[in-house]
Amino acid sequence: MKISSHRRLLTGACGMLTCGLLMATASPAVARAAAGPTTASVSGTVLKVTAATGVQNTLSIGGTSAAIELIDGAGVTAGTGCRTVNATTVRCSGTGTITELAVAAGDRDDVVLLTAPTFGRITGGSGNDLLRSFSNVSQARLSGNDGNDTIDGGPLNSLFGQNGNDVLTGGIFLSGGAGDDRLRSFAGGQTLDGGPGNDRGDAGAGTDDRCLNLENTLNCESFTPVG
Ligand SMILES: [Ca+2]
Ligand SMILES: [Ca+2]
Repeated sequence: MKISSHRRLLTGACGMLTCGLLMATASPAVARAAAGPTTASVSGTVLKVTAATGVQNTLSIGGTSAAIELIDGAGVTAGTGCRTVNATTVRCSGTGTITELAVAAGDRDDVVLLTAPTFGRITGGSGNDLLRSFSNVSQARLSGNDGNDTIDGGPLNSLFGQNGNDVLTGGIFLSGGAGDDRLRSFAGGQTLDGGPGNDRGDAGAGTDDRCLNLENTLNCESFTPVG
């Protein structure tokens, strides 16, 4: 949007002969003004996805382990092992099966949606992030980092709120970290650890739920009070 509006302004301000030179001179400055696309590349069997600094990202990671499809509304650049589908989509397969995703959404308030059936380490970075995993087969680790994050995990996911007042739902291991957090799980066998702060935990249905460091609890079969 910014680039096209800059170009319209430049086109109106210059003559036919000077316009091309002016556009060529101005383009790098325009490119620097835009904060840059996310990069995606495969090293071995690991797909690394890294957002640029200063960008609010909306990342969706889907497809299969043989071909991960990555969409970011902020734009994506295809590195090694990936190919461009369009300006906001790349498809990555490396040299075969991808076994791990390393996704860093960076600063700002980001949204990351994971549906790929692949183990992943997803980090929200600073900002108030929404991390959501719909994968039933991936033991993904979703970390909010700083900020007030909302993390929704699949049944086998581990959720780490870290600093800030975080809301964690689902998953098999839930860690609020510092701040006043709300943790909620569903079937049995989960561990809920509120960490420092004034935390609430609801272990939901099922048995053998373990709760730690929570000031308010519901449905915990095993409870270790605040230490
Ligand atoms: Ca970001
Ligand atoms: Ca965050």
